[in-house]
Amino acid sequence: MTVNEALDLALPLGHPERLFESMGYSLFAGGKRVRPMLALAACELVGGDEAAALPVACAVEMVHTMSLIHDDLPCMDDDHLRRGRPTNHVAFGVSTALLAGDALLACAFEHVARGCTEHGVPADRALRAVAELASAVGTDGLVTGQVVDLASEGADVDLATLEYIHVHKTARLLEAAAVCGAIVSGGADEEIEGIRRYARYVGLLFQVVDDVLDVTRTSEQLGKTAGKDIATDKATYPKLMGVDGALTYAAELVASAEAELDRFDGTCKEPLRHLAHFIVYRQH
Ligand code: GRG
Repeated sequence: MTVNEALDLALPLGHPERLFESMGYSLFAGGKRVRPMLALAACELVGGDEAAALPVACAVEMVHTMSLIHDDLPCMDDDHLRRGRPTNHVAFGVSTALLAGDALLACAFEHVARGCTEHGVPADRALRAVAELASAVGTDGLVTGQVVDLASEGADVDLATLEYIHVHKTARLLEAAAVCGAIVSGGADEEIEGIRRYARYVGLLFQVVDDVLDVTRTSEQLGKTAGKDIATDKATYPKLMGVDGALTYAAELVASAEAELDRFDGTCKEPLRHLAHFIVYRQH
């Protein structure tokens, strides 16, 4: 609720209306908000002020939403269902969807810069967070993951390549969410790196579970097209290691993530522990 209210304030209706409608259509379509929750839980772990971490929490959701809009475009996955409703380009047309994604990406960085300044986050920390987020979007993150994913279509993909794709396409942004939350909250370097290791495991875990859900749930349950990986003969964890093997791998990743949290004292690590469990047991 906190994140949704903050996102509402971050993206009021503006002009041109159609652009803002298209941005809001996807941003307020009922995503799980896992990435913002990671940012806020990391803030709590290092004893930060939630208000100062909210701008990065909102920004990672804006980046995530733009990546979903672009991922669904006809030139990418050409998908028609997302977050339980027609994809952005089906509702608004390809050019508006493309530009709405671009605008959300720019808004994300503007929001971090303005929000950090407003909440007195030291400039060096704000800049570190901007660099972290940018790196998770570009050649060390989403874009690289997507390029290798597209290039791997129809090829015989091995486990190492699959892992490379998902570390970049999925895990990197979850990692940046947690790391940025800790950076702007004043976390010490060793705390930030511990949170990074935790988030790397959780990021990969997120994708392993996503692949399993694709073969075990329906489109209605997922709010996006189910069974697409099999239909397009895409490499997935269940395809390479079977559903049981993927679930065993997921359990190993949760254990590794929890082991990273065990290095922290006190109860402030509980939200991050619960998030790892939520990611494994989620149904969509
Ligand atoms: C970033 C410039 C730029 C371009 C984007 C299209 C693209 C490049 C990358 C694709 C990234 C992508 C869509 C990865 C999939 C990640 C994933 C598992 C999404 C599902 O996330 P959930 O389950 O979705 O958190 P909700 O709807 O709950 O937010």
